[in-house]
Amino acid sequence: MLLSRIQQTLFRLFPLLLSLFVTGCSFTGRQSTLDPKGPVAQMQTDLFWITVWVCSGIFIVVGGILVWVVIRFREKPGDADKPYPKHGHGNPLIEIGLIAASVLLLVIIAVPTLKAIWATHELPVDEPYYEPSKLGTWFKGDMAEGEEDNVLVIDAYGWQWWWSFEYPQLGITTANEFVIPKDKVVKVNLRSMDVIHSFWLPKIAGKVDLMPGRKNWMWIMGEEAGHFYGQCAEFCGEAHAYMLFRCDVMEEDDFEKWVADYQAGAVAPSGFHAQADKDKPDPTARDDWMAWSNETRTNPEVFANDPVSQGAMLFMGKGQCIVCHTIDNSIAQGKLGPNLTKVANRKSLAAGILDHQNPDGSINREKQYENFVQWISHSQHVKPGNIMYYDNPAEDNNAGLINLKYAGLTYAKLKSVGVENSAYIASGVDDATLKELEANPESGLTNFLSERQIREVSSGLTDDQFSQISNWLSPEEFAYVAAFLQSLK
Ligand code: HEC
Ligand SMILES: [Cu+2]
Repeated sequence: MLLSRIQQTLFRLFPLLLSLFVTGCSFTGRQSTLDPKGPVAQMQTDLFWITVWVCSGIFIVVGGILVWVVIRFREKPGDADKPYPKHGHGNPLIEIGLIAASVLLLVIIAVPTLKAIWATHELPVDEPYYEPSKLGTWFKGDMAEGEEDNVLVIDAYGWQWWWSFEYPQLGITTANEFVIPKDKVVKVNLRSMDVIHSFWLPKIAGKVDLMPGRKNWMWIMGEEAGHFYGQCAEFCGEAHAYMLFRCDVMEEDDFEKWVADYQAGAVAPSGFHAQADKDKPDPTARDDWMAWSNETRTNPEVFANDPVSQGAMLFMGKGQCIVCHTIDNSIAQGKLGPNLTKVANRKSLAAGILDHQNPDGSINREKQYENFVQWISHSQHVKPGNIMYYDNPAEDNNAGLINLKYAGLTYAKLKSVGVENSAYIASGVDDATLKELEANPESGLTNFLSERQIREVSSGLTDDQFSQISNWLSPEEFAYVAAFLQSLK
């Protein structure tokens, strides 16, 4: 009874389920494995189809025989009175035939599978596309010495929850978007900085894991220029689903330009130039940055009307961004977050979560500006769990930008924005501590309260209130920082 009702419901829902299924399967979607654009993905797709065809054949033969038997030998009127027909067991011809057919089918699947496993596990030295992939044969720019005979190497590091990509031969470090030349074999070393991640660029190559303490690697090759979408494919914690990445496959010339531009590094804010001195007549980009730093320290008023310089000063100072971020040539050399040297050239932010591409693939600068502001002022909402603003109410271990909110809080400052004693009592602060606070209203709260208590006492404050009484940046300051980030191109 119940069973038949379930059957009926399923039957009625069938067209709906089918349409959902079919619309979900796009053969050319952004992350479709059925639309390969490189030899590795091609091999893997071929394997998939071989398996599908072999299994479909088995399905049709077995299913066909089953249907035929059911129809041919179904009970006909009057059959009930007849004795059972004789059972046939163990026809040797059929049994040997079935074993032979199974073995044959397995061999049909196994041969290309093993070939593909070997092919993906070894740099394709014998293949026609290996020779022309050696750096020395095509790359005209600066590369590390003795690398001419090697293919391009990229060290990909997985972090919770973003990617960094280093090009050791070219001296480049970027993040979340990696760039490869078209039609060249590229060796990707896969390393994890924390837990297991998995590198997956569906149109270019299948997944390989990044394991702590283990040196995995893969080779890839893109055969069509374009912007491709990838994804961490191994559950790695809170923001795993937000750990995307991008790959630009570029024509050789464009790749060389990209490398040269990246190797030149970041230009000091607003084109600031160091004066040449007699011992060292040609200032480098690094000299420009150092001169800019000295100048902003000694004559800050000169930069008052320059949002980019204002933003850079906040980046290097009050905002503490340099604790975690590197900008090549500058004093910012933090290593805990993505390298921001050319961050304004990226089409997305925060491992692909905020996108600012025009439909034609170019960068929409207005949208990018909005995304910068959104990310740096509200990253905890954009990407819950991220390590740049790590807010864990269950434990006493905040990290990153959230501490700007708590930096320099005092009893008097909290009072000035309306935090009463009742808030302290509600957070479990005892009378004696409260008396001490009242006696030392200008003294830092961290001297008296735990991280959790400070969080709770100030939990009702808005971002604006924080910016008045602590180091949290004001909307204007965030806008300056965004202007600076946007100049990094
Ligand atoms: C505690 C270390 C830390 C501090 C301090 C920090 N960041 Fe970050 N930042 C990160 C991490 C980690 C990420 C990667 C987040 C993710 O995608 O999960 C990140 C990502 C970013 C990105 C996106 C980069 C990209 O290509 O996707 C930008 C831009 C950025 N931070 C700017 C800033 C600015 C501006 C400040 C200062 C106001 C700052 N960060 C302070 C750690 C930090
Ligand atoms: Cu991951």
